[in-house]
Order: sequence, then C-alpha cells, then structure tokens
Amino acid sequence: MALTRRHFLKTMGVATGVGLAGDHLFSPAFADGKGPDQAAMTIPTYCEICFWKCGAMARVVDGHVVKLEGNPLHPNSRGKLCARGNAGMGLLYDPDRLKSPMISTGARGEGKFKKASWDEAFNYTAEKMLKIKKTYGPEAMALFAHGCAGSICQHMISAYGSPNIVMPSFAQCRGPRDVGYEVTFGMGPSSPERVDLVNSKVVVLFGSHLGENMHNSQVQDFAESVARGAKYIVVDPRFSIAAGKAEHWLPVRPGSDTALILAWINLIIQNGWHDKAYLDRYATGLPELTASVKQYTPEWAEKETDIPAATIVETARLMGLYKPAVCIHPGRHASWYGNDVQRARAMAILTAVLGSWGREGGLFLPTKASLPKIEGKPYPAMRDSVSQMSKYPFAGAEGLTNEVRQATITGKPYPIKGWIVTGTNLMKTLPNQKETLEAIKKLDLLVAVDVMPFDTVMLADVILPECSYLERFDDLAVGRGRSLGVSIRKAAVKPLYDTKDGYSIASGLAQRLGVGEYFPVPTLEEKIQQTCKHWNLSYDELSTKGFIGIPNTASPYITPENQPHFETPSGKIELVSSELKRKGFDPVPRYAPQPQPPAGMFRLLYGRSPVHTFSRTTNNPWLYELHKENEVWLNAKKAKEMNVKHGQYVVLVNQDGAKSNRVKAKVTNRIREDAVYIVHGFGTTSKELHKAYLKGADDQGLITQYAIDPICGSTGMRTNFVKIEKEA
Ligand code: MGD
Ligand code: SF4
Repeated sequence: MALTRRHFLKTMGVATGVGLAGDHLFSPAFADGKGPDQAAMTIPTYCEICFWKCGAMARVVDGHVVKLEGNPLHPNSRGKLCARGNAGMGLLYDPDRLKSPMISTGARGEGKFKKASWDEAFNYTAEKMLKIKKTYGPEAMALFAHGCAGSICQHMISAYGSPNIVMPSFAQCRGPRDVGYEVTFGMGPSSPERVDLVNSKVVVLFGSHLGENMHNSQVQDFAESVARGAKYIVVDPRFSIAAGKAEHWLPVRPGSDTALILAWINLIIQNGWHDKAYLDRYATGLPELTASVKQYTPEWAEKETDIPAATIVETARLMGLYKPAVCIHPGRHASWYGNDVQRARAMAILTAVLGSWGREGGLFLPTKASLPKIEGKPYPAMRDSVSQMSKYPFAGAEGLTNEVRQATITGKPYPIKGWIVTGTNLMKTLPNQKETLEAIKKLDLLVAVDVMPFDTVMLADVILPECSYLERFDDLAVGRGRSLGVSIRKAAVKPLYDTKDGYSIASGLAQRLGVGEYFPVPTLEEKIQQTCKHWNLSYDELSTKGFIGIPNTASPYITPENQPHFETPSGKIELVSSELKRKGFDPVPRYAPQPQPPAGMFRLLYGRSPVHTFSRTTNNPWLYELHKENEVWLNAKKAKEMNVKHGQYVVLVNQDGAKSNRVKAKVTNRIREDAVYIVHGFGTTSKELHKAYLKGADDQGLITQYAIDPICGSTGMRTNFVKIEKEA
C-alpha cells in the first residue's frame, strides 16, 4: 500500500486502533472524566524533553499518565519540573506521533510510505546494512545520535564495526567550550556545569540566557543567587531575561566577546587584581600571558566591542574585588563564530586569573565518588573514524556531524553510504540544509529512529518508531554534579502504539546483523537489574525512590587536604597551552575581528525559549499552546526607519537569498541596532506535524554560511546576515 503524505497520519491512526481526540490538551484519563485516585500508581522516570535528565515521578491512573512531578530527591529537579518537563504527557498523547514502522515506497523525501511490521522493517534495514558492509566496509554506516536511544544504538553500531558515531552536542553545541577548558584545566566544566552560582558574589554570563535557556536546577540556582544578592554582569547584544537581573548589561557587538575578555584579563593582571598565590601554586605561563594581553587595553576594546572603556574597567574591578567567588559561566551552546575554542580559552583563563576554579562561588570540583566499571564484550577492530581523520586535531569523542556529512558528499576519506539518525533532527540542527540534503541524496540507506515525524524522519527510507520515554525503560542515568547519582526510568504505561524501546530496536537489528551476542540480556529491565547488582545498588530501592545518590566524601572546593588535579601536560593550569602550541595554534588567545553586516542587513542571532527544546517540542500540544511561533526581535529605531510595526509579519532574507517563513516582528529596544534575534527550532516543513507545520521562521534555513573552528571542527553559525522584507 503506497501512501501519500496526506494519508500518512490517517493510516498510522487506523493501524493502531487507539482513538485519541486530536486536540486534547489533557491525557485520556481526564478526557474520560476519571478521577485522579482510581488505581493510582507512581512510577519513577527521568525527563527526556531535554538532556538535563531531571528525575521525575509519573502519576498513573487506570493506565494513563495524569501528572508528572519533579522527584524531590533528584539534584537536577529538586521536586520541580520546568514547563517542558510538566508537558511530557503532551508528547505521550500527541496524536501526530509515529505509530508503527514505515518503509518508504517513493523517492526519498517524497513522503510515500507503507506501514510495515517490525520484522519487515528490521529485515529491510539489516539487509541494506549488510550490503553496505560487504561493499564498502562497516565504517560506511554512520550513526547520528542524541538522547537515550542514541546511546543504545551506539552499542549496536560499534558491534557492527563502525567508528562513525557523531552527535550534534559536540560540533553544533558545547564542543569548543569543552576543548577550551580541557586544554586549560585538563577537564571540561561538565554537564550540568559545575557552576557554584548560589555562593557566587559576581557572575559573568556571555550570551548564556539563563531563564530563557531553561536548565531546571541551574535556573533554580540562578534565582537563588539573584535573591542572595550576587552581582550579574551579562554580556549579550540582547537585553535577555538574565540581563534584566544584572548589575551591568554589556550589549557587546556580536562576535567581539574575546576582545572584552582579553581586555579584562589584561586589566586584572596589570592592576594586581588577580589571585597571585593561586596562580603561583597551580598555574604556568603567567609572564607570557601578561606580555601577550598587554596590547588589549580598555580603550582598544571599546572600539571593538562598543562597550565604554570605563565600564570595562569598572566590571574588571568588580571581579577583582570579589575574587575568587566569581563565576565566569562557561556557557553551553558555544559554536558561534568559528573561532570559539579561543573564546572559551579566554573565559577559562579569566576564571584562572581570578582563582575561581575549585573555589566557593566559582566552579566547584568534580565529585570523587565513582561506580565500578562494567566490562562488556570488546568491539571488533575498526578503521579510524571520519572525525579522527579530519584536519581538526581536537575533534572530541562525540565526533563531527559536519565531517560525516561532508564525507557522505565527497566519498572522502572513505565512502559513507548509510545513516541511522536517532533523536536528532538534522535538518534543523546542522547548518546549511542544502548540504544535508545533498548528503542524504547520496545515501543507500537512511534509517530514522524517532518518536515524532519531524523533518529528517520524513526523508528516511525506513522509520523505526521508538515509544515515548513514558512508555519505556531506558538505561540507568548516571549524573555527576556535586555528587554522583543514579536515576531509573521505568515504563509508566504500556506503549500506546506499535512502537518499541531503544534497547529492543537496537537488539532487534543486532540479531539480524549477526552481532546478537552483544545483546545477551533479553530486556532492558533485566540488564538494569544486573547493573544494579554490579554497582551494589538495590533495584527495589531505586524503583521506589527513582534516584540513589552516592555522596562525595571530598570537599567540592580546594582545601589543604583536597588538592586539585589538572590533567594537562604540565599537571598545572595552562595559561599558555602547550597542547595548542604543539599542534600549531595560538597558545594564548588572540583576537580576530568578525565581518560586520553590510548596510541594510542585520546579523542573525538565535537562542532558546523556556518552553521549547530545539525543534523537538514545537508540536507538543501543551507547549504549542504556550509558544506557537517565534518572533523576530528588531530594534525599535531600525523598525521605524523601515516602517515595520510591532506584530507585523515580515520575511527574513539572508545574504545568499535564502528566505524564511513569515515571522512576526517584535519591535523592541532590547536589542542592538545591528542584529535581529529569533528563537531556534521553529518552522518545521513536516506536514505530519499538524500544529507546528510552517509555524514561525526556521533559523537553520537562513544559516547557509558557517565557519569551522580550526581547532575542533565545530560549526560557528552566527555568521549570517539578513534583511527584513515586508510580506508580499
Ligand atoms: P532536538 O531538536 O531536541 O535536538 O538538535 P537535535 O539533536 O536535533 O531533536 C529532535 C529529534 O529528537 C526530533 O525528531 C524528536 O522527535 C526526536 N526525539 C524526541 N524524543 C525522542 C526519543 O525519546 N527517542 C527518539 N528516538 N527520538 C526522540 C540539538 C542541537 O542543535 C544542539 S544540542 C544544539 S546546542 C544546537 N542548537 C542550535 C541552535 O541553537 N541554533 C541552530 N541554528 N542550530 C542549532 N543546532 C544544534
Ligand atoms: Fe525536563 Fe525541564 Fe528538566 Fe529538561 S530541564 S529534563 S525539560 S524538566
């Protein structure tokens, strides 16, 4: 049965026999008029609406999830969920969900699918994967992964023999940040970041729009630190929510943050506001750093950043006064301009000169608690991955999505012929959608493992629908914050549709690929029970509490007994990086100005909404009600010049002629004149998403130019300019 797009959803609904009212914002328990106390159960889970993985409890009545609550024991939620976490049932009961395996019957992307049984879908996929392996070698299959299903698929693809596992969380997100901190301190700032906001006297945010960028416990800490009187210095071209709480808002010229940071480092050292004793004891390279940053005066920085020299001096003095209780927040989404490792390096060095690494109010030390290692069957020998063979020496373990895409297009350094895409919407995630489509055209196989029919899923040859996180077990989540902790996710309800959990999908494929021995345990629940035994944790206790913490016996701060360990070549904080020097890069960050928008154009900036996660929540019925479409922030003076009114629909056109969907103008004084801003993730082109389809502007569609960081290979994406056109 060949299906057009129009019939796709209808067929999936018919196939399952589960009737859900299309527009219900409540779960069927309420829709049926049943009260909350009938056959009630509380099932522990951890939230999957973003990667913060907050511990949660699902309240289930008569087989329906009726409420989600934060697990009070869990450090990332502390009894609270954010709006997105509360709306997890919106995903579970979204009528647009994928409801059975599908195999494409038309040309790729044409939207013609037939419903398939799991056997058919597994056999189809495995047959093609085995053919690719035979013809090109196992490395010709790549896995793009994000989230829990991604982790278990990694095991399957490694058993198959491919090293090409990539995640957007490195090259499109925090890769440059992690590399910048690793070469300085020998380790990254972790996720969740080890920021001691509640004890900070001064907090500096570079574009980190806490509160809009919603990471539950970190936003709770942010609120508490504001209440406790911490002084915030917010560096952002836009007057963000965080800027509204700040002592100093520095509306920096986009792309010039490094100039500001280098001027601060220079001022702090020249005025003796640095922590000399700390640097003497723990750092190397102070004389070379001092000489190198001498050129970066506040007057010079004013010209680059548009921040008055006097403000630069005043804010540097503030940091010096309150050191070491100064938290230079390392940020998270750091792939901005293509020179991002060096900006992160500058932030790390600023942290070091203030003596804030490992100090109260700065960044606390990682927990020393640990869990016993689990040894599995070793994977077969593999070729080097495309990322390892790239020209970027600091490509991290999470790999370079963009390099795999490039290898798929060019066949170099070797052909990539198949992609499995799980939990990531590449069309919305990678810059330059034309390149993504070009690569997809060259594939022999595109498999999507997903819950929703998002843009990339609709391009697949075969769709393997995963059940939502409330219908499945997932591997134990190990969190490393102030302490180590283990969370469990149990299935709160049975799968509503013909869907499977990630473990069953990965092991179903593994059996047919001849590597079933890598999945010796039949179900994930049994595997979790084995892991609990190995870690000496009670499965029953974990099943009741949802979370077990393993206390950190060491102090989170440097003390005479608790000395820090820096895994750099020198064993010290490297103000001058020996690793960067050895690989031919500037060992001390140097400032390079960014191109500025041509006349009549604005730099395109993007960020987050507190009620959405990237593109993944845009069709969630609850969250859709809260934020249906994005707006373009436009400076009021510029809007007046162009005669654009607040609320008027406009179209954004970039330097290469790429056009956005219609998007409402938000006319405001809260943004610089040279930039516009939209929230990322909107404007899906999947017609199967009946709420989100074409709602708002897709920032990724306008990001046709990107700048690759020469050190780690991440893609800087704030490199595009747009003009505003009125709707025709
Ligand atoms: P999401 O949009 O959350 O993240 O980008 P992505 O990795 O694409 O992923 C969406 C896909 O995951 C959807 O298809 C959704 O249905 C699916 N999904 C949701 N839950 C599940 C599940 O339980 N199982 C499975 N199998 N699938 C699921 C994020 C990436 O984007 C990141 S990390 C960053 S920081 C970057 N942010 C960013 C930006 O801000 N602007 C621009 N222009 N680009 C960006 N790219 C990066
Ligand atoms: Fe879920 Fe919100 Fe926590 Fe993310 S921050 S895991 S969406 S509750």
